[in-house]
Amino acid sequence: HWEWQYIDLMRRIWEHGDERIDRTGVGTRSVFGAQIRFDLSDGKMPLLTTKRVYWKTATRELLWFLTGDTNIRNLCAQGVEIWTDWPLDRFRKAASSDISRADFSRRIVDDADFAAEWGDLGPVYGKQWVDWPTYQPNGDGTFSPGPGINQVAQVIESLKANPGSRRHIIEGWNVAELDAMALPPCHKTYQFHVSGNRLSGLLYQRSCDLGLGFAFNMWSLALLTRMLAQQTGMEPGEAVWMGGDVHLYLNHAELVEAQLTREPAGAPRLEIVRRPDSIFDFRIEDFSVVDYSPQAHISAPVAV
Ligand code: DHF
Ligand code: TMP
Repeated sequence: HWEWQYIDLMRRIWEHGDERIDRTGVGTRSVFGAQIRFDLSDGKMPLLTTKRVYWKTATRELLWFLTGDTNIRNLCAQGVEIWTDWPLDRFRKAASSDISRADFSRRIVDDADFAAEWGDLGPVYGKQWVDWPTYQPNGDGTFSPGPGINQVAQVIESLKANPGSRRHIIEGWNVAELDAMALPPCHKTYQFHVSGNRLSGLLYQRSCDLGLGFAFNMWSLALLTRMLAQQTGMEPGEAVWMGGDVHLYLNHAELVEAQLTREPAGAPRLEIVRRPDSIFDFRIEDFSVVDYSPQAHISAPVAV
């Protein structure tokens, strides 16, 4: 079962990882450099079975990236709170407030001006994916903003026009804008590859929270590859995940110890029930997961 790659990596990090204090102050054990591969044929998806993963939440996040949006308001309005903690932290510090996450999220949804001021994450994934900024010389040594680059649309064009290319890349790491982002991109580089009629996707993730973020990142890599394959008339090939600093937070002991006793089982599949005219027109209703009977969800705190 493919998921042993994940469980084995988790065990290796927990037992032999290098322990240190990280940016968040929580502390991690980590290894540097890891790979996990998954065969996407027959609709199969790399959805963890050793704990329930909220794949609809991860899917809503990916659809939100594809709109170019970087404000959490549209996520909160759908009940998706995975990005709320960062704007919340900023607001609490700036306003010396002890507002609860639920109240903050409600205010983001109810009050557009408040959301505009406090709900934006800066130029993160969505912005870089579909509207990477450009600059045009004015001729006098100054520059004006040029039209943004839609990397996702460009990859679709390059997959169709030049499938054998080694340049099918979507990049999140915009060096000039890192300082303006709530978090610099973790899932920073996607590359796609065509072999015969099969489209494979590879993700390079510079930093991976193996207990929490990975389940979402692996799902989204596979989902994006499936969406691109559908839009370009190809069959899904493989999903290849590569991690840089892959870590377990020390406050995830309960999750890790429970998950390490569990055994992967089953092969969940994703059905995409509609083929929209463009990759930007998918809706959550277009996705349906079958044959997914995971073990119980395990919650764990997210280090901010
Ligand atoms: N910071 C850290 N420390 N780890 C992360 O994984 C992380 N991920 C981010 C932003 N910053 C991060 C964005 N992605 C959850 C999942 C993904 C995610 C952020 C949070 C999460 O809390 N997942 C829980 C609950 C999911 C839900 O409420 O629907 C889980 O059990 O999967
Ligand atoms: P860092 O910027 O100091 O590396 O912290 C980011 C943390 O968030 C790190 O634990 C990795 C984790 N993370 C993921 O694992 N996946 C994600 O998609 C995101 C946004 C973050």
